[in-house]
Amino acid sequence: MFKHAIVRAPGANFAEGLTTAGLGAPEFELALRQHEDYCQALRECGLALTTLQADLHYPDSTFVEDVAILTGRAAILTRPGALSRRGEVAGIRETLTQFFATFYAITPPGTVEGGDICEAEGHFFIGISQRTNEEGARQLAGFLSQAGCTSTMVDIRDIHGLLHLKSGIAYLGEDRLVLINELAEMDAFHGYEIIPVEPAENYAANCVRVNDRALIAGGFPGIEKTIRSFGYPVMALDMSEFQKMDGGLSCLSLRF
Ligand code: CIR
Repeated sequence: MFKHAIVRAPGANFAEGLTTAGLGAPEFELALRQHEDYCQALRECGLALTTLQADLHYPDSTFVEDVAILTGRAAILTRPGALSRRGEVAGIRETLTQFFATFYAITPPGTVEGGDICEAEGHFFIGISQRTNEEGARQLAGFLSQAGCTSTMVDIRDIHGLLHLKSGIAYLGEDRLVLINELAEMDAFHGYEIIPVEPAENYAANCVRVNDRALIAGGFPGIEKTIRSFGYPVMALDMSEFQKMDGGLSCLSLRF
């Protein structure tokens, strides 16, 4: 069960963040409303929210998931592969000290972004991507082991258009993984029940199980129907302005 989430509102210069989506510039007011709806959905799932102020120094800092990995025992501060995002880590540390006593930190030359890390009940899939390098993955695996967790590395560098591992995977619980086709073929996920995603709906693979609900991006009826068919109550949230900035639903919060 998750009890808390940390979120950070997008700033007025949100559109200056990194993006490859080619979907046009996000509309700030709409992004704010979508963010508020997202926060409200987390509250409805029973979470107490810590809401950080927008940070105009870092236009991508609303994507808080990328700067820390949380386990039951420890917080691991990342070192983003994106240079423009490296300074975001300091901005989350103080907040996390209210909740975690044990900290680890990825150090140079390692890089890790939280979007590359997918937890499945104490087991962590670590994506090696354009943002998370092998050295970062190795450091992270060591910290996770010290925190009593296991991990597997998944190389996604050859999967075109996949920014982070979690852009294509979600763990729903009950040994079930939502997976885009390119990941579904990989040995790393053998033994899990796979919930496939139609390629046209790949964006919605980044969904999140929060307590008894599944939060998914709105506008993707195929995956919504499939997830409902497994018995999960679904909350569909409009994510259009975050999609324009390559951001998925999971990356807007740190849940613990
Ligand atoms: C970036 O490129 O870093 C941001 N514009 C989007 C990060 C999205 N994070 C995530 O999916 N975990």
